[in-house]
Amino acid sequence: MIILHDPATLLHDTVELLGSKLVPAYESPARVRAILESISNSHHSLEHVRLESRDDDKQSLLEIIADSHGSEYLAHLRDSFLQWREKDLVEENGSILPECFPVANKANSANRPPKDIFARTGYFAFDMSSGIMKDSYKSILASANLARSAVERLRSDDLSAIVALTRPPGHHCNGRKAGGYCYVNNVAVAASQWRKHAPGAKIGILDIDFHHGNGTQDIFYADSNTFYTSIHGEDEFPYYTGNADEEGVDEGLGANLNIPLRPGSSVEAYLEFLRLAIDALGVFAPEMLIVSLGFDTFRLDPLGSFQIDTADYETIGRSIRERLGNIPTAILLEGGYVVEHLGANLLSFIRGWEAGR
Ligand code: OKP
Ligand code: ZN
Repeated sequence: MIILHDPATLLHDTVELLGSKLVPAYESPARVRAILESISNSHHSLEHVRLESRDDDKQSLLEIIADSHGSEYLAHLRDSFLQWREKDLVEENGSILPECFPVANKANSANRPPKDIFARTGYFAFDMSSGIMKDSYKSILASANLARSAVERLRSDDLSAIVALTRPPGHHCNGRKAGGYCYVNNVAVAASQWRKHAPGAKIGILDIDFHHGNGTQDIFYADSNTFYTSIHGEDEFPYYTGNADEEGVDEGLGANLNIPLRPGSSVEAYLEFLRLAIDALGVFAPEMLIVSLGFDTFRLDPLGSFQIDTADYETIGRSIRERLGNIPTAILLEGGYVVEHLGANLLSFIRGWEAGR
């Protein structure tokens, strides 16, 4: 398996609230470092991608991102840390966090960005686990670029699958708000990049992070050419989406399948529902597949509660490949927070994937 990594993804290093304390975020550079370590002790080939060295690349990447993300939101990701810095509202090594969020209102004022610099951070986020520090934007673009590069490699080298170590992750971002450690939706970037070559292509998305990919669902909710399916913890973060009755809207009705599973679910239950998701994707018959791969389904994960063990990822990888055959697949990293087990879990998934053909 080819695995793509950009060292710039390691720069983003922020904080989150745990109870009343600001602590280093679970979504940390150590996650990818641990995976890199495991890969270097394996037979897989790690390939470095470096967005920072290519200006023309950056321009075309921004165009692809703009297909699904608002320009004011992107400018906020790029500029807000410096704006706070100029007013000395944050330390050079600090992170900015939102304070006040827009809520449904009888007047319409919540629908435009406020002028206040603190308030804007809340307007462009839906929770407090999406801090922005001095290098966040570099990592956010590097991560999105890995999703794009994965698609380019799938096409040019005629590969059946490729893994991108996308960090920060993307599936909670809908193109207008950051949240759940996500700033740019890497899945949407991959889909846009594929369709740059194949306009109107049918694309399948399998989200097997522990959390519902509310952002990905939202972006494709009315799109009949994109089938999104997710298996996730019921009533867990991000709380307001992920119910089974969310089936898409307008043209997209029927192209969204949510499979919420009880917290604490066993691997047997998980595999049974995974089969439903895979079968639905098979019926949709996409020309390309994107997997949002999270390892917070691992039994020890602090943010998840499924009873899945390292060896089970092999079964999961094999099941997907066996059923869906050789549809070109971009496998993008989402969550997974037990740093010491991340590498082994990814290698297990890949082992299963490679055995499933
Ligand atoms: C992101 B992904 C701990 C709360 C963390 C955010 C969870 C984000 C999960 N203070 N809340 O889907 O793995
Ligand atoms: Zn997650």
